[in-house]
Amino acid sequence: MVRIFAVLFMLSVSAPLWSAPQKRFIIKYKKGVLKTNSSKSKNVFIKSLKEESIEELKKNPSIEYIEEDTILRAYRTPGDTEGVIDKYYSKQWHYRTAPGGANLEAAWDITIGSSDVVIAVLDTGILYHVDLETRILPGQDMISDTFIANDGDGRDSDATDPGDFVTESDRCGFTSQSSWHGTHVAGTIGANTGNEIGVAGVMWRSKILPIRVLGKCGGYTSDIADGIRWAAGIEVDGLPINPYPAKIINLSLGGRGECGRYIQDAIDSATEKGSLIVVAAGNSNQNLDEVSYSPASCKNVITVGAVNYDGDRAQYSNYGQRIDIMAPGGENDYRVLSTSNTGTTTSGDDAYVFQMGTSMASPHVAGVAGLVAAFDKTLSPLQIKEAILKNSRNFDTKSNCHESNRCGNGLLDAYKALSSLQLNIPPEVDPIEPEPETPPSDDGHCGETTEKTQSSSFFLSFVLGIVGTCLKKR
Ligand SMILES: [Ca+2]
Ligand SMILES: [Ca+2]
Ligand SMILES: [Ca+2]
Repeated sequence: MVRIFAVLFMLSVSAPLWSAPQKRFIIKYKKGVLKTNSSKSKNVFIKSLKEESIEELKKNPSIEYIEEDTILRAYRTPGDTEGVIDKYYSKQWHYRTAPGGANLEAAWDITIGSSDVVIAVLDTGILYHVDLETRILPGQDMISDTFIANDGDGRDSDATDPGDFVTESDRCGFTSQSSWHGTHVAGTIGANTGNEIGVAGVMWRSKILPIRVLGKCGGYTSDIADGIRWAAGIEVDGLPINPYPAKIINLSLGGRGECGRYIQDAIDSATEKGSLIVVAAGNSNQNLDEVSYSPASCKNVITVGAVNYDGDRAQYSNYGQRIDIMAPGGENDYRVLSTSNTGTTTSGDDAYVFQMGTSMASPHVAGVAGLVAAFDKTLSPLQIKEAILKNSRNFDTKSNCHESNRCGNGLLDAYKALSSLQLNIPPEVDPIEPEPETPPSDDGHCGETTEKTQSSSFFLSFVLGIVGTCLKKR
């Protein structure tokens, strides 16, 4: 009897007590009910609580609201990173005049961006990459939970991506290799262009502010909301004010559920402060008019769905009237090529990887918003949004986007958005950037890549975002 007990005790000590992220709640107290010397200036507490105590707390008249601090994830689709290719601009159909392309070449004759426009990427963090050199600002690691963070501590000032690989023992409900999702999204927005290396970015001159909010299993809504505030230059408890407030904030992430009050409040405050928030619609092939996703269903954001090369809605993309605009997210043999890494757990070498998802569509819109902001620095977030939405392109007559209420206003068209502004500019004002360099020519090809089909609808419904297909080790 004694021996059995000892074995059990040993087991309970050696096995991890808990690894998956805990259920947390955001508790917002009414103004004035907390003592002024409270450590929390915004009357908000984040706590792990049992469901039973929630009902009791809801009866407390001092509490304005209490909501679950849900876990959101990168909008990537599962896939492999096998196969080796050369990477080059000609593979970036998504920037050009393909039926589903963003029409950037003509837009780059108007502006290639400006180094004083900052775009925040709220994602898995960032890796050093030669094609992002000089573009990355000191950001912030906003992940408060050390298990999710995977870098040994909570919030810190180093937004380096330590990897978000997930094993069975992590008990996230799925397993995956490290995605380097934030590095891919950042490359679409602003990879070094015209440097004869790797890929082009939508903006050739922008600065990218990496804010790490996603790690193992995803990221808590409260960290993402605080990341939005910090990106915009708003005070966040315990952190210095961001010295590089972002004009544009990209969120290639989300999860099923209503837009919570805490994150909506962050979005509204950031908008008021002058930031435009661009969010991915999600990859679950759901109608957003019937099913809510956060932050895709939040107010004061641009919600971006994904099209493929042909300008058809990608099969995975969420849809509905709630979508503001469609942008290239890729599908099948035509995916979005951007900066990445060879590492499957911790980081390895620089790489260029094809991925697909609304996660890839959103940074195209964020980048074009950055071009618009660079062209006319006086525009408000709403004016930038209008310039992009009102000048979206009609879908091709053959596009499945003509099915009722599938794809929002139209397709992202960088040239239309910028040329509409150009017409309004008085002749004496010359905001046009220096002549762009010629993008790198291409003699590469996507060789015998093997692609695993996406077989798991379970996985698709929970994780939305990337498929890496071709990978080039530098
Ligand atoms: Ca940390
Ligand atoms: Ca860190
Ligand atoms: Ca490049």
